[in-house]
Amino acid sequence: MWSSLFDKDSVTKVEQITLPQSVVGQGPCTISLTDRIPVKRPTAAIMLPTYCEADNIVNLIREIKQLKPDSLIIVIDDSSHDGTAESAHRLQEEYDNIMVFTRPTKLGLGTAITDGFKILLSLKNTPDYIITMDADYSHDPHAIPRLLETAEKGYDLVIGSRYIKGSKIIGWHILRWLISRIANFIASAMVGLKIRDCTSGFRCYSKSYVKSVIGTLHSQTYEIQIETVKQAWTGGFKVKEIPIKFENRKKGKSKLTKAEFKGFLSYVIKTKME
Ligand SMILES: Nc1nc2c(ncn2[C@@H]2O[C@H](COP(=O)(O)OP(=O)(O)O)[C@@H](O)[C@H]2O)c(=O)[nH]1
Ligand SMILES: [Mg+2]
Repeated sequence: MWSSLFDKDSVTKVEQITLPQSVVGQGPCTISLTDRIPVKRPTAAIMLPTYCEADNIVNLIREIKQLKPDSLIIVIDDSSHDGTAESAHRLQEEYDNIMVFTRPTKLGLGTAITDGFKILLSLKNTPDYIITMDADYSHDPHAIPRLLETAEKGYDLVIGSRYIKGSKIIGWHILRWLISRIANFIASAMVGLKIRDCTSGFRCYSKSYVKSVIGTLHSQTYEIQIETVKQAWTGGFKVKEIPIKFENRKKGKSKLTKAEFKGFLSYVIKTKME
């Protein structure tokens, strides 16, 4: 029974949520949703995977709620020891439609995003669009309306791109820029994608796309970004890049570890050999 894995006190008015398989057996998870649930279905969900983002999460959620008050925010936190989830919980007292899902330990960005998709799909009123973004202010929330407007024109995957005309990168060390360019070069050359920025995490997905691929996503960490682009590209879904301004995080540290980068490379090599 999924309910036995949740902290019952923090479960409020969620009629049915299917617990993602990736966290079953890993330990207790908690999920909570503001009890002020609007009758109308939110137009978009904004997913924030977090690991130790206490310095950023509160202001970021406030800004998003100012820009899109009707959005559903879902925070997928991996038991950050800096109180990220607790800060998000406190905002539930102020704002409608904030979900906080706490996983037992750091399980990787890829499974955080797929777990978030699964939770959103299991809601009665799944929003038509799901935006994913980093919770470190690298992704400017002011670009959310542009991502949504583009998706509403019929695109199933809209990528906030750092590498097309009109994009801008601020504050990245040349080495970080080089790693990103090489990762994208390898991805487009080996996986065969005609997309300039396959690794950007600032995106808008249509519900129908997510529904159709959710059973096929296996990424543990950062390779999720490439896997989702690949599935969209090969599955004939409409993909569009729009320019964004990307700014290096000012607070907190990057969570990308060497092991995760290796995982990314082995995914690309494996995909090439398939
Ligand atoms: N839940 C969860 N979030 C993660 C994990 N790894 C990274 N993140 C979050 O994913 C986003 C991108 O990570 P970040 O460290 O900024 O990566 P970078 O921008 O590539 O350096 C941030 O919001 C992180 O807090 C993870 O293992 N679990
Ligand atoms: Mg970042």
